[in-house]
Amino acid sequence: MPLPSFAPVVVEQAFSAHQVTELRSAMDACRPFMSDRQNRANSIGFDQLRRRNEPAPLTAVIGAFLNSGAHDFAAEQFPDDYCFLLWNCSFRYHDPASTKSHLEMHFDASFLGLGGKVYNVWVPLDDLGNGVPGLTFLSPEADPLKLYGIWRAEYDARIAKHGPGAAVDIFFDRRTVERIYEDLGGEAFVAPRIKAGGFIAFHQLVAHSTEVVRETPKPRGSLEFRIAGVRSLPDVYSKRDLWAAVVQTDGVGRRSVRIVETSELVAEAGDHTA
Ligand SMILES: O=C(O)CCC(=O)C(=O)O
Repeated sequence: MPLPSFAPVVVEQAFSAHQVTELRSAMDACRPFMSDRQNRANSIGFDQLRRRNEPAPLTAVIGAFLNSGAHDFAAEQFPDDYCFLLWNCSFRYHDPASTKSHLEMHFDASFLGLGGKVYNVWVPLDDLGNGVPGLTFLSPEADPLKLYGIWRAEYDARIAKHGPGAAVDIFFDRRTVERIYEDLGGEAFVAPRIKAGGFIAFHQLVAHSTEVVRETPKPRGSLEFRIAGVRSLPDVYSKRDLWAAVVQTDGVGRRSVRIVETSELVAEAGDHTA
């Protein structure tokens, strides 16, 4: 995929106050399912909810997305229709008191692959700042290609070993990233402050991490909606058969989703190009 801009897109007030309440209720309904997951005890994926036959929180948050400014952003990015990548959409309750909760700097391409562009539309359910951690990105002064180049060499080596369609874990701790950008004298990072109702969107080649705050840290709820074009899936979804929710619009403009296996989308895309 050609490298699009590495800057995250920040949009305020994309969800109404009523929708934020709906998103928070859905998060509350999911919290009990997170606690019995050992490695990722602070999150639960949409696909896990689907498999547990707990569709209500999913239906609520996808419904809110489809009727919000986040949908307008998605439709602009993917004019030929888009889908939610259910294995990689999640509810997250970041509790800074838990060592497992912090995510070091990474590229979502490690577990989504290259191929078609994916946007992570990241929606905080609490106002960021005053101890509530958001996400950290490279600052506009930092050359993103430096970190990308290091990641890409490691990624290509792992994919050569594990095969295309593999999902790999590659993280960079803060010290390592600071060393890579030592010429910036500690100014390598930014953490956009937005309020609940806004979102930050970034594609799979934009490095990011959980923010570390200076104040006493507070917990934060957030949602990760990972979306892709139905005819341009990332490698992990086109080479494996995973579940996606395809957005459709009826004759009077109402939006809903159709749950499909990605092999169906790959076959349809093949039919269009045949
Ligand atoms: O919410 C967080 O703290 C981390 C989220 C993240 O890294 C992601 O959405 O890829």
